[in-house]
Amino acid sequence: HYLQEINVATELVDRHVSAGRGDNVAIRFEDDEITYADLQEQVNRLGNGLLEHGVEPGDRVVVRFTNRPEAIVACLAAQKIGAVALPSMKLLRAAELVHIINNAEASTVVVYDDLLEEIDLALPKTDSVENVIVVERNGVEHDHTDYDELTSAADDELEAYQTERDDIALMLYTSGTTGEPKGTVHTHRQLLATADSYARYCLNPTEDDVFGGNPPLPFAYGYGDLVTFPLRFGATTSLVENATPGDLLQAVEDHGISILCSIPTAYNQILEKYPDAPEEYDTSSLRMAVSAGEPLTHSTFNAFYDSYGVEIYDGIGTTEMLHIFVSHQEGQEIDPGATGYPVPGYECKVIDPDTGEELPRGEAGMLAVRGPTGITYWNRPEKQQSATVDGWSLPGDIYIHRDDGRLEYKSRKDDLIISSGYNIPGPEVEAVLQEREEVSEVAVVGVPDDERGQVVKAFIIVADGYEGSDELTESLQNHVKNTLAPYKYPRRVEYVKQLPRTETGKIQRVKLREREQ
Ligand code: 3SK
Repeated sequence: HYLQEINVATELVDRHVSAGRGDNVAIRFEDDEITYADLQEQVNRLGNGLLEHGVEPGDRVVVRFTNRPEAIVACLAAQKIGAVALPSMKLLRAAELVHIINNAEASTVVVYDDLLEEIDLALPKTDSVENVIVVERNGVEHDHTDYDELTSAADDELEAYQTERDDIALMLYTSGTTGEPKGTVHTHRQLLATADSYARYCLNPTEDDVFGGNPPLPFAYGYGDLVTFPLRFGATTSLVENATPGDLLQAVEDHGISILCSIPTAYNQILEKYPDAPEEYDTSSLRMAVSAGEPLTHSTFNAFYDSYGVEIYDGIGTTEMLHIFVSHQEGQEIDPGATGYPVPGYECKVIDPDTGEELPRGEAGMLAVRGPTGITYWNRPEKQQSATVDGWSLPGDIYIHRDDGRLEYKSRKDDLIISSGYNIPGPEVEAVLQEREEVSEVAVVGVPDDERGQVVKAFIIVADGYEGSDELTESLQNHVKNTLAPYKYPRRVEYVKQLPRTETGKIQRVKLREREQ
C-alpha cells in the first residue's frame, strides 16, 4: 500500500539521505563512487535546470544514454519534478526516434554528445521538442544546452513535485520482437511495487548488496535491476558500459557485485570464454545471478552453477508488466525446468486462448497474470483491448501450470510450431540443441512445408573450433530425437554466422520466419 502522494525519486534517493544513509555508495562506475548524497545533489541540480527550461509536470523527457550515471540522474530528475522519464535505446535510428518523440509528444531530450547525431537528424521531423540538453563526452560540437553549464549554475536544493501514486513516472517503448514501437506507461506506485514484490521476495536484498550486470537501462529489465531495486534498498548499483564477458567479470571483482543480472546469451558467452571461473577475476562476492529476456536452459543453469558456484534465478517479465512476475524466490529449491512460481503479489493462470477458461493443471495454454503492475499502452486502445481480459494481462506466452505450483515455459504464442498437427514449442528444441558443445547459439522456427503445413528449422551458430556439416546435422537431429518426442526434431538445419536480435538480446524469430516465406 502506498500513500496517495508519492514520488519515486524521493523514495529512491531522498529517503536514504534523510535516514542518515547519505554516505552509502549508490552508484559505482569505472573508478567513481557516487554516494546517495552526491546523487541527490546531481538530481536536484538537473531537476532545477529542467524547471528553468520550462519542463512541466507530465512532460515526457527522452533520456538517451548508455549505462552511465547521468542516465540515472536524468530519469530521477525528470521524475522528481513530476515529469515522465522516457529512456531510449542507444541503437535507435532517427526514424524510430521520430516515431517515439512524436508519439509521446516529448518536450525535452537529455542526451550524450556521441548519441546526438540521430537526435539531430530526427528533430526536423518532430515539433514537440523545446529543449535538448547535451552531456559532453567526446567534444562533439552542437548548439544545444550544455548539461554541465546548466547543472553547475542550478540550485542544489529541490523540493519534489507532489506526484500522485498513479501518475506516470516512466515510459518505455517496445517493439518486442515484432512490429512498430509501442509506448508502455508505468506509474510511481508501479515502479516501487516491482521492488517491493519481485526484488524483495525473490532477491531479498540488503544495503550491502551490489547489483550489477549488462542489461541496458532503457530495457525494463535493466531499469529495475540497475536503478529501482538497488536504490529502493539503499544498496549499490554497478554500471558497466558495453560489457564483454571479461568486462563483466572485471566489474564483479572491482565493484564487488553480489547480484549479477544478465540474459542467457551473456551467461553462455561467459561460459564459452571462461568455462571455469578464471583465476584472473575474483568472483567470490557473487551470491546469486538473475536471468530474463529469454528462457534460461537447464544446461546453462548447471554449467554456471558448476563453474561459478551460484544459482541463476530465471524469471519472466515484459516491458508492459515492467518487471518479473514469475520466478523462484531466494531460498526456494530451484527447478531449472520451470520458470518458478508467481511472484508474491501476482496471480497467474493458464487459459484456453479461444474460450478464456482456465485450463486444468498440466495443460499448455496462454499465461494470464494479474498483480500490482499490468499492461497499459500509451494511446493504443486496440492493442490494449487484445492484451488484457477482465483485469488480467496476457503477455503472449504459452505455459503449463504444474501440479507443484510452478509455471513451466513452453514458448511465445508466435513461436509455437504446428507440424502435421503436433504442437512443437521452438524453445524446447533450442534448449536440447544448446546442450551440445558444437552449438554456440540457436534459434528454432516453423517454416512452411507443403506436406506438413510447417516443419521445424534450426538456425545454428557453431561454437569456435567446429564447422557445420551433414554429419553434424545428422548427429544433432539424432540428439533431439533421442531426447524429445521424435516428431520435434529439426528436419531442416542451416548454419549461420549471426542471428537477428533486438537490442535487448532477444532473438527476432519473426525475421527468420519472414526469410523463409
Ligand atoms: O522483456 C523481458 O524479457 C523482461 C524480462 C524481465 C523484466 C523485464 C523485461 C522487459
